Amino acid sequence: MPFDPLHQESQIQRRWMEAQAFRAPRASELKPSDRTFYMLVMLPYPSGRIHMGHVRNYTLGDVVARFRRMRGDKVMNPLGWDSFGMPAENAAIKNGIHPAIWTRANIQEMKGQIQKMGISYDWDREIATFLPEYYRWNQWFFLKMWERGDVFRALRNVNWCEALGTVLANEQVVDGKDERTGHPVVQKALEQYFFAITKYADELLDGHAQLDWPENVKAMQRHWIGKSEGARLTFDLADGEQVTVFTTRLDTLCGVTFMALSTEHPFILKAAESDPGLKAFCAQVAAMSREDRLMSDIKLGFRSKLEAIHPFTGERIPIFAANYVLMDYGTGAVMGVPAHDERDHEFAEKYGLPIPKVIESENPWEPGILVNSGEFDGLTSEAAVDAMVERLGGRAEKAITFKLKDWGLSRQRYWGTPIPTVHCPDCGVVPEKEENLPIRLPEDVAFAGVGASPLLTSPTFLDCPCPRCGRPARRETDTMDTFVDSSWYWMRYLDPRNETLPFAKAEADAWSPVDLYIGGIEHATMHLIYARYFHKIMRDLGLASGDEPFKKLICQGMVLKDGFKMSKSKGNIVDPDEVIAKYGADALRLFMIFAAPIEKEIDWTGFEGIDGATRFLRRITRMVEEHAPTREPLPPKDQLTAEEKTLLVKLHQTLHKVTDDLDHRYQFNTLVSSLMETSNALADLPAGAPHRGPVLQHALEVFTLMLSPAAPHLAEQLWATLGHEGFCMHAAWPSVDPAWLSADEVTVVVQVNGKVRGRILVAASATEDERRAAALACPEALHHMEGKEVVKVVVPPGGKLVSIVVK
Ligand code: ANZ
Ligand code: ZN
Repeated sequence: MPFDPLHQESQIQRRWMEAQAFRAPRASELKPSDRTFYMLVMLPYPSGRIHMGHVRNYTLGDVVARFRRMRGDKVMNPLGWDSFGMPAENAAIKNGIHPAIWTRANIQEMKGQIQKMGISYDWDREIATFLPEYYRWNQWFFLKMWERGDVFRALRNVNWCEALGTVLANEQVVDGKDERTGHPVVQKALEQYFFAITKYADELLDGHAQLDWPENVKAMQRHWIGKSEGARLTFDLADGEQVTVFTTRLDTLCGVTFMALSTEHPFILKAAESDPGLKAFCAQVAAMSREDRLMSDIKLGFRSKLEAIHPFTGERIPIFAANYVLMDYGTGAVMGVPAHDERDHEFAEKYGLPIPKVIESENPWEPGILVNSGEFDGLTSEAAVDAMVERLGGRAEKAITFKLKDWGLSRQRYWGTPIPTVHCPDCGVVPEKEENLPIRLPEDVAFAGVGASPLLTSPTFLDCPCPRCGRPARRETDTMDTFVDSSWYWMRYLDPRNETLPFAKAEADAWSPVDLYIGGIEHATMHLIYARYFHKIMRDLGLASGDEPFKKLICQGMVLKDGFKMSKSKGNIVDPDEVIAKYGADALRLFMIFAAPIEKEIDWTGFEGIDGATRFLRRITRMVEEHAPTREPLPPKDQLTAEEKTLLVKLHQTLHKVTDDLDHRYQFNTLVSSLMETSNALADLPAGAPHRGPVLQHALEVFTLMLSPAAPHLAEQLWATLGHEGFCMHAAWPSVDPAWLSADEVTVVVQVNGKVRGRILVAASATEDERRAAALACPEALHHMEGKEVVKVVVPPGGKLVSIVVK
């Protein structure tokens, strides 16, 4: 059959489907001797259509899954849909389509596209997070975590739009206004639910040691978790109260000239009641988003009427409210040391505060030796911290603070998992009973035009009995952050229809941890931290074993066009469907694998790359078509000619390298270049080679098997042409024959006056002189040297060539 992907690929896909060729076994079907491999890609959001980023991610994952199957592993390779979230709800508001309808349609569309790629997913394990069968387990986890004390309620600032009476997501707020209506947005504290992820902060840091993850991802997580070692110190205030600060530089205590408190600090809030200036300042800061505050170069402050007392000198220290002090870090209060902290320096200059130096060091911002610090003069910063803690008695203690915050999971949105609690006038906030799960999203909600969460518009949802006392109560209308959905989804694939548990332990133990996880670097912190956290929760609930969910992580590079990320807003999207419709999936897959190493970006410069891949696939198809299949065995080595041996040596060396690249190094682009080299070696085999039939049969079989993970459709076709029954994807990966690996003989090309005239075989260990002598005896070369005088014989470094110059 000729190369005709548009016709062949869908047929082969149908055959795979009918034969359930991608099915992963259940735990009970596995034998103790079976090796398993769990290949996971980050599950897509069903936004409408797949893009090249998806194609790259899924193709690379599929190469690994297919390779592992051929290596004899039992492979888990699933896909699902991260299908709650804002875009569906926005589409509902804009177009009046229910989010479920929008989501279903998108899933169907994208699934069709992915299936056309020939990705070997076990679709029987497909999940969609917006379905009650899935999200009921989010609710179940919530209840279990509530029981364990891993859920709590607390005040947390939200973007609040008074005019709309609603909470807005960060992306909806631009310049302190609602992006759509322009109504002002302020920070307002609401009672919300939190997962106590900070309990696991240390373990999340320490766990990195056992992970084969990119260093930069670990570094980003370390930074996000932000462990900071320092001390807590309590100052007396002039009015008799006390304020505690967190500092990493207790050694600078004698340089404190002011104290800065967050505008949300309780003492500031209280002081603002009788201080209109302070109150106005706090309101001004409240209008800034957290991001703006962190990014702001401008340090703003307002001097309150409060004063602190320096614990050593008894001096009065002014207390400011300041925009750069965050309430949710440390204690929300800072001791200001202008000579040794950059932010404090800027602040002190602006507000005319003294800047006394108390540390002698090369750089004012670094530790050194204490000066102007009385009895502590001469101590190193490190020693001074200990001495001061000692001297301050109960006022100071060493302390550790994390940047990591407890995970606020409340969203005042419709399209998410309903939080399974109830507000009872008598009992307060009560968790739902497990047997009442799932708490389903109601259908009778209004989207368009309402400011408030749509759930507030559904009476069938709101009214419910209290799970504790049975009296009329009101259901919680907050839904969960959609990051909850993706924090354990890979476990649900293992047991997707389980109705009594999120998944059975036996299934988890059979497959977990994930052997390889591929996804975008943009998930380095949130998703990959939340997922690790949930794994530890699942472990502590006795559901899963091991401490970490993903053994190895690879972050694939982006697909760019003309140097930019492909995106709707840039209008530079190349639609994978269009490419497949024109070239077929194999060509696109090959391009995605070949274009660059997995971590690097790919620049989509046009269709040349795909054209190249197509030419290559067509050429090898022709080669296989022209070969007459044979069952004749490969003759022993010593009977083969130099050219035949050369081909087999090249073939097995390539196989060895490719196997190693895929097995251990996850280098995929070399797979394609190796295939190309092999195809050239195949073409070099002379038409009249005496053992051409069996040599080519062997070489083409190995070649086709190596091709199979990358271009699986064509590999099936070629496999059949070579006389095989059954799927190529289920055939065993070829084993390297060591006899061919250690090329005890190597081919040397003989040139006469710059033209290739012959090839000779010499011992791999042959010296330069031996190579020269052998070349001069090469019959084809001799033919061109007849009657001429040898002027020069050159053996360039490497010894693969002998160049003879005659006159
Ligand atoms: C006095 C001092 C002197 C400080 C000095 C630093 C240098 P990291 O390393 O990021 O943990 N800080 C404490 N709580 C804060 C908050 N809620 N908002 C803003 N800044 C806060 O930083 C810890 C340091 O950041 C603390 O140590 C404190 O300033 C400030 F020469 O205290 B330091
Ligand atoms: Zn009650």
